[in-house]
Amino acid sequence: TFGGIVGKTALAGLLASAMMVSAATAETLRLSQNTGDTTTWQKGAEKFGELIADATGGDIKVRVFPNAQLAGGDQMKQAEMVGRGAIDLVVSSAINVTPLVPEMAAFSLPYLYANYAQIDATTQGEPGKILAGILKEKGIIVLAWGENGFREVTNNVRPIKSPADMKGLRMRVAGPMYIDVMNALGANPQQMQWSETLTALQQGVVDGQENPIGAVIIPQQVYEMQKYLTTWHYSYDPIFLGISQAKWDSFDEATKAKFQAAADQAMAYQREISREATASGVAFLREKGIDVYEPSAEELAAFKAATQPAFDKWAQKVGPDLVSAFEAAIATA
Ligand code: X2X
Repeated sequence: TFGGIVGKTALAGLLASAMMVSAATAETLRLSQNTGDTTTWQKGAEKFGELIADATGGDIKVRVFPNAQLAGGDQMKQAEMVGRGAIDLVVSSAINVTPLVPEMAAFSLPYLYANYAQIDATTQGEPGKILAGILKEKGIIVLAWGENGFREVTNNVRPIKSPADMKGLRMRVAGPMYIDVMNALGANPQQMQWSETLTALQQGVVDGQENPIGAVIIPQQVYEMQKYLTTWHYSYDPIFLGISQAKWDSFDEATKAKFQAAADQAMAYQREISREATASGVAFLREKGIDVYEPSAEELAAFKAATQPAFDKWAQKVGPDLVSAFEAAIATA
């Protein structure tokens, strides 16, 4: 019996330490993002994973899944899945979250921003906090904001210099607000998953699309499928790194601090590489044979005027108070 007791104690001890080891080593979190594996979204997500692995001594790992794979390819579904804890982490952009949180469209209202300083005053200021608060009600903790960027239009039919040039173009868009903006411009918009868009462009199912130069157009080689690009800066799209509330609540304070620091650093890096790739992007695209048109201030004003009905409709949807909060932050920049 003495041997039996020792045996039991030893066994219990072994089991306990095995459980501790597995608790400490088995944690691999899944991060979903909805662009391809060459984009700055992916690079920002991978950087976050490296920083987390370092900060936790390898106890927590992050595995990044591109093309919204974890949501069956449905880019708009990721946020809802994170909200209910089916996915741990997400890197996604404002427009993708609008089915769950319509207020996210505030960032992307047509011609809201004129420059990066104004953007940073909102994502890193009060509006970013307000939106993070609304996402929290849906079970998503926003750890940090990154950048998709100013969305520029590309197509295969003609150079876009004025709203009239958009007439009748079959445009792929990501979400509901852009349907209204494209309709205001007289185009023929169609909502489509990003992961299906390159094939659709190649096969001529649509004539064009709109996306940021540095974060998406260049890394995903959209220039291989399109002839014309206009830097009309019609809408800005932020991204964010978020974690499910359920996962967040399971962390102790020290782990939360590590996640916050890693997210801040990873999204700062992601913004930087997106802006760098955008700054050198027009020259790069011209080398690749794209016909790039850079509208004058007057021409931009004409696009802005034409998209005003969509601005007004969505300003109403997101709420005039929220729009005022954005405008107040922008005025400080
Ligand atoms: O689908 C798009 O166009 C993309 C990749 O920019 C977004 O996720 C909004």
